[in-house]
Amino acid sequence: MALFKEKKKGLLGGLFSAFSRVDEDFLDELEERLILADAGVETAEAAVDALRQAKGLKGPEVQEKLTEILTEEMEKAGSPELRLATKPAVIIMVGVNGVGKTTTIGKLAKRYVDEGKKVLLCAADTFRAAAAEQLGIWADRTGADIVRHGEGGDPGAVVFDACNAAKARDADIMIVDTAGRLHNKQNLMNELTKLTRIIGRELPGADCEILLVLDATTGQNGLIQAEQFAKAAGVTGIVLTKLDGTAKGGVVFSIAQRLGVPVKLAGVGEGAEDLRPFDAREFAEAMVQ
Ligand SMILES: Nc1nc2c(ncn2[C@@H]2O[C@H](COP(=O)(O)OP(=O)(O)OP(=O)(O)O)[C@@H](O)[C@H]2O)c(=O)[nH]1
Ligand SMILES: [Mg+2]
Repeated sequence: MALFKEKKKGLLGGLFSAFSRVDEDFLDELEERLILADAGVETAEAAVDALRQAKGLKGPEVQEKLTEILTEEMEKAGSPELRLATKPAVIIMVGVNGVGKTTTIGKLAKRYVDEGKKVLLCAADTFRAAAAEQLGIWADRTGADIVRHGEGGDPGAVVFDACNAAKARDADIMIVDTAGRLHNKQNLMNELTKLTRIIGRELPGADCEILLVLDATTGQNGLIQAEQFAKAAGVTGIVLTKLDGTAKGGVVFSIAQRLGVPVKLAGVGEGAEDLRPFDAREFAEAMVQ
């Protein structure tokens, strides 16, 4: 364990020099490291069991096998593609406070405007002071349109107006910013249910991606958040942010396994370009090393 922390290496870092072969002690240490990386007990056990069954593996083979197991675990949760085929299509960004919802919206706006699409931002975070301004800055910077009301207004009313503006202005994609909220605040979670219902009613048949934004450093608490948001808003994908600052993010294995929700996007910085499609294999490789 100390090895892992000190050297800041991947899951296998230093293991082959510490253990002469892949035996039970090796597997015990690996299981502990997986748990420490927030992969969750179930994933850790499953991965170690699979390695135990593939007897007689040596260094690079163990590395390849472990990468494969973790990649498969994530791919089981579904495709990382965003499904946005209708016009308009909708993306709703949800999550606890400060995880990177608004920033991710800015990055997506840039991507779609650059592709020549008409993007409409909806400032349904009417709670935090200056939230609409922050979104307005991204709209100006990227050339996206925005629908906003005054501070303290009803988020449902903003979403309603934005749906109608999206139709009237022939938008390709509407992206909805919501206020950060704790997953255990029931009234705020109910509000999310209401927002998705309004969109379903005003834009029937529109493809709608409900993206839960998780800070990669959050650890196992991310799983609890994901469960609550999935219940309230029917999350269709995860955005894992702040991956530039951490080698963690292992919690996505637990989420994939428990909820079957795939990670779709990865945030790797604060700038408009710092968003990547999520690549399960690349992520697993980086964790394993
Ligand atoms: N390093 C890094 N910082 C990020 C990333 N995404 C967002 N941030 C930063 O995280 C902070 C919070 O980002 P916001 O987009 O305002 O987060 P939010 O979820 O909208 O916050 P609330 O609306 O207050 O709930 C800002 O300083 C962002 O620049 C990322 O991928 N990497
Ligand atoms: Mg925000």
